[in-house]
Amino acid sequence: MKESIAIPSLDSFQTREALDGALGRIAEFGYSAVEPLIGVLKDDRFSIKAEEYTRILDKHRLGVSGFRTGLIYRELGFGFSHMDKTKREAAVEAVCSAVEFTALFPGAKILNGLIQGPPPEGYSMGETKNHVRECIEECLERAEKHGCPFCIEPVNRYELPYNNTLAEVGEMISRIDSSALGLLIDTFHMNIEEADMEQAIRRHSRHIRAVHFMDSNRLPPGYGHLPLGNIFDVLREVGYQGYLTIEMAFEKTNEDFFSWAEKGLAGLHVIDPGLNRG
Ligand code: LER
Ligand code: MN
Repeated sequence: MKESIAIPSLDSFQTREALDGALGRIAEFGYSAVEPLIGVLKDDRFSIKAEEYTRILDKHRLGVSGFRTGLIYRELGFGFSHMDKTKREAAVEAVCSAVEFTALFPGAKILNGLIQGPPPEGYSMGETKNHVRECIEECLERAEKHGCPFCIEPVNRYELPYNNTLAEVGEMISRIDSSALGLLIDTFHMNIEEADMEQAIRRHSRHIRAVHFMDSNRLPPGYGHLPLGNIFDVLREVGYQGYLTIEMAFEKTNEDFFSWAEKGLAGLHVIDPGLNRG
């Protein structure tokens, strides 16, 4: 397993120098990869942009563990659940563009949680889940074509009132049956939704492709009360070999991002000092 850290969209840095500086600090701390947000891509010169970003990432020997589509949801103001078919198609198109962009970064996955969207007023959970599943299936055609792993993240009930557990999303994944589709698990959300986190990981391990590894209070490992050492052991036991991403989606940590980034990595290394070495 290797360490990654969630960062804002690469496009959100005012200058290339600002991005270079930020990635330099992250690399100096010892992270192996970053996990940026991705918004609605405004032009289709993906390869030029990807090459530019790759040059800066390579300079710092940083990979990209994935791109997180939560920003697409925020920018559009709706997701896969919208009652209007043209809006759902727009969300699918935005995610498909992000899939094509992601495919230009070796090993990167496209990571989807909030883009699923809330149930519209008057719509049942079943109808909502059908719309969401149809949209995911459409995105998967593009993901399969471009060889881009496509993950769904079970998110806690306060952020989305369905698809909250590994079992619920795992069932959808099994029904869809696409080689590109997998689970992104997030220990913060799991702590709220799972009856037994370790058992859930064991049960659904075949689908797990990405991990957000945060403590009970969404601070880095060691700053809350989750038994993350035990959870790490279970991930190793089931053969998980991907990234553990520190995702600081929390005001307290965003204010002082770099110092929490450094503490986050130290927290991971308390759990396993040899993490980055395989
Ligand atoms: C995204 O990975 C996530 O965990 C959501 O809670 C969005 O904030
Ligand atoms: Mn997450």
